Amino acid sequence: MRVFFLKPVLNVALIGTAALGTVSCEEWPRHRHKPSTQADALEAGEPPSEGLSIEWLTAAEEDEPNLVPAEGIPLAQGEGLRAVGTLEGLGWDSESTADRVSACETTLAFPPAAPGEYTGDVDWITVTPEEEGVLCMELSTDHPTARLDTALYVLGDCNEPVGVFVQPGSTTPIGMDVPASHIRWAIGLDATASVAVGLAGFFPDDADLDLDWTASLALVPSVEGAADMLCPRGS
Ligand SMILES: [Ca+2]
Ligand SMILES: [Ca+2]
Repeated sequence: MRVFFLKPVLNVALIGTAALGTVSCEEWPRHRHKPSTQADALEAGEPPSEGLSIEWLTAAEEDEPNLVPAEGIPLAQGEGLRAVGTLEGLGWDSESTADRVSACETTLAFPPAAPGEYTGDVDWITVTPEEEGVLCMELSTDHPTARLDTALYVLGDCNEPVGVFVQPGSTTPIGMDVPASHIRWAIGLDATASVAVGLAGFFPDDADLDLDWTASLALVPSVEGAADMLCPRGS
């Protein structure tokens, strides 16, 4: 059994599909009831994300070994980053003890569970939000049963993962133990630090498995009550 390591809990709120069920039809979508003469106004019945045009930055080819977060790619509201890569090996050793010593005299928040350590590849996607907003993450692979961790970390002065974003009211990081076939999450961020998604797989335990992944990160406006509705779909 994997036990989550207790880390400083960041003041964030998870915005996910669970929140969508609490919004009544009368409250959302408002665009159905609001007269507008704007040419780019949403049509009734159109998903809200269709009205937000994301400017996609050049797809980032993974620069192996990609074992630590890189310099963050700036991301403004309405911008997104597509990235592709390969997890070269998956696995988790619960007997292993990870080195959590930071170069900046703090404690590393990675790996996101303890005791134990990933035995396969770890890949990072690093962005620097230029303004507050909702960070939308989508990732897919063609493996039907693999399980991944896709937690989001805040980076410290030495560009190391020093905090992990957790689900509200818990110590469970977001994006943990998720099916590799298709993953989506969204979370509110303020623009105070670079953040990085740490991708790694723990099932199947297979050092020889090469798992090609495609991911996108997009920063969209934070609209109260909209949850992740402004996140791009199928990106
Ligand atoms: Ca890789
Ligand atoms: Ca790697």
